[in-house]
Order: sequence, then structure tokens, then C-alpha cells
Amino acid sequence: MAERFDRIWYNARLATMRADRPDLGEIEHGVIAARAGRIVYAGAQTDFPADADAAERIDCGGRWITPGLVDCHTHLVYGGNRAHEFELRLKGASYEEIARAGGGIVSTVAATRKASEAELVAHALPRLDALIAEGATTVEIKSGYGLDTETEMRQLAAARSLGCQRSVAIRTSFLGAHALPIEAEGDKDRYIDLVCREMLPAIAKAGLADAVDAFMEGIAFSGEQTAQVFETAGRLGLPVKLHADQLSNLGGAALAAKFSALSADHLEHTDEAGAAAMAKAKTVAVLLPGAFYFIRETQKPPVEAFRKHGVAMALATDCNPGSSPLTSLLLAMNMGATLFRMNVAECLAGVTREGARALGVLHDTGTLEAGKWCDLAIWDIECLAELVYRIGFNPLHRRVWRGQ
Ligand code: DI6
Ligand code: FE
Repeated sequence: MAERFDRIWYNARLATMRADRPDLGEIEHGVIAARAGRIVYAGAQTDFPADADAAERIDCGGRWITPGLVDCHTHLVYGGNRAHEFELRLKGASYEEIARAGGGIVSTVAATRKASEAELVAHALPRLDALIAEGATTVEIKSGYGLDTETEMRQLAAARSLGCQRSVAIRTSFLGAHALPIEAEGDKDRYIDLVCREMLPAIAKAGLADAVDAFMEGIAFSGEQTAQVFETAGRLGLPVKLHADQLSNLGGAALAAKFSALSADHLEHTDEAGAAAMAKAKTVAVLLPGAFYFIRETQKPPVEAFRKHGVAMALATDCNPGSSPLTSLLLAMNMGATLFRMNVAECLAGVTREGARALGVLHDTGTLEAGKWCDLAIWDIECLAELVYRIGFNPLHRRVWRGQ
């Protein structure tokens, strides 16, 4: 008897993004078959049983299918906005100057503390919807605008709740070590103690975080303080990631590698030794061209060194109110190519396979392969390079999340 599927997409061109296939793992005449939300078959039409039965068969009209997109680094739950700060920057103030003058992250903290969970969700939904409208099926969301236990937990709960309101997988990261709150009165060590003793255990117990992140930087936390957070995360069984070497080289990439971090992110100021350490630890480099562009950074991340050492590169929006008010992975890809000279295959892998790897969910999504969730983006394009090349144009035809 013929095998029965829930849905079959046929007459499609597939960019499977499989790591074991050259380039983008393209298949010109492809079929995807799904059952119970998972891909059962993704491959050539000729190898697919002609008598396969399905509740629904969808003619893709020769369109391209990629894995659903993965935005592996966002801060999209927050209160208020920072348009005023943007205006100050237009008058000449730098991102660091504003942060040091009590603006920046801590001003978003004040607005986030005032917002209820429902308000945080309502404020974030349009941003999430913008990502979804371009085919995102997995989105990471960080806390880090609460900086006290209650608000950090509310931010993470709001992020989780977004995942119930939309058909998208949300992965959360606890970023208590993002900035120093005003009430800490300049005492970073004491605050990190609070993060490790109170916030992290409470958040782990509540199951609110899938990973732990930190901001290691002159205007944020030192390597020692970051290590303290990572050791605590390790004891609680949570994987780590790091905002590393964004504004200066403090050795963040190497520290992330030392803790076998899932990813080190930003990396504009990372040196070759950092890249080599990341390669050894299989830590993914998450590149964030939106932030590079928006704060008019001039130092580019060492893409050549990442290639040379075989470091996987992901691309993400870094959606946040201060340094990257960006809600477009398509634009992030264009920026990755234009600003960082990544090629088309690297850009597409960056928002699919490598984004999934950076979140530790590559076993479940990020490529078109049997066994994974059937998360698809179906595109009205002639060739895949169009996804990277165009600016401000969304050719998404349909998005499929878990086979629906
Ligand atoms: N690096 C960034 O680019 C964001 N956070 C971080 O650690 C900026 C967050 C903000 O300015 O609100
Ligand atoms: Fe960030």
C-alpha cells in the first residue's frame, strides 16, 4: 500500500541547505512530504513514489523552497523606543557616549520595568510579525532590559507567550549581564553576584531560558564577570552564548570558546586567535550587520579568518531599540553581503542552517531533511541570489511552520 502523508509539496526547486551537499544543496525537481509536522521526504521527484498518497498536494509551480528562516539573535521584547537617542546620534553623539551618559540600554530598562507582560507582548508582536512575514519560523529572543529578577522573568515570559500567539518557535536567552542597572551604583561585581545567586537560579527553575548570554565589553562586563555567569549557567545545565568583541577586543571570542559557547556574536574586533579558538570549540560566529550599519562601525568582523579556520557563520537581525532597530532577515542578508562581503551561500546558510546551529536546534530545523520539523519558506524568485540581492522587497509566497 502506498505511504500516506499529510501534505506533499511538488513541482518545487529545493535549497536543502544540507551541510553534506555542495553549495546550497539544490534540487531542481524536488518534492517535500510531511507527516505530523515533520519532513518525511525532501529530495528529487524521481526518487519519490509516484503513487504516494496525501491529504493535500500543493503544486509549487517551480518556486524555490528554503528552510524556514532562523533569526538567532534578537532583543525584540522591550518597552519604549530610542528614536530620541537616534536624533542625538545624528547630532554627533556616539553609541558609547550615550550609554555612558545614562542613556542607551538603561533607558530601555526604565521603560521595560514599567511595562506589564501583556504590554511587552503587544509591543513586540508587530516586530515578530515583520520577521514572520519574511519567512522566519524560529526566532531567538533575549532578556536584558529588566536587570532585576522580576522584570527579567517578565521579559522572558513575554517572549515565551509570543510563541503561543504565533506559529513560530521561540528560543529564549537570559541576558541579565547586559548592562549595569542604576540601583547597582556602579558596583558591577555585586550585580554579577545577584545575577548568579538570584536571577539565574530562579530563571532556570522556572524553565524560562534556553540559554544564557552576556555582554562582555568595556561599557558592560569583564571577562572575569562573564566567566562567573557562564560557570553558574554550566552548573544549571544551560548552554551559553556571548556578545563578544563588538566595540573592542577584550578576548570575548576566546572566552566564549573556552566555555564551548553555542555562539559568539558581533565579533567586529575579534582577532585571528579568537577565530581559531572558536573553530576548535565549534562555536558559531553570529554576525550582526544591522548593528554594524546602524552605529556606523567601521571595523568589520574577520570573515576571512572565519572562513580560513572553518568557523560556521550565522547572520541575524540583533533587533533591538538602540543599535539595530531591524526586523528584516532579508535585509540582514543583503547587509552581510554588501558590508561584510559574505557570499550568497554564506548569507542563506547564515539565516537557516547556521542560525539553527547557533541556537543548538540544528537537529530539529535549519535544513530540508527527513526527520526535521517541516518549516519552509516558499519564494517567488527565479534564482536564490535574489533573496540576498534585492533591498526592501519581500518575495515570500508562503511560509510553512511544522507542516502547516
Ligand atoms: N549589543 C548590542 O548591540 C545590543 N546589546 C548589546 O549587548 C544593544 C542594546 C541596546 O542598545 O539597547
Ligand atoms: Fe545583541
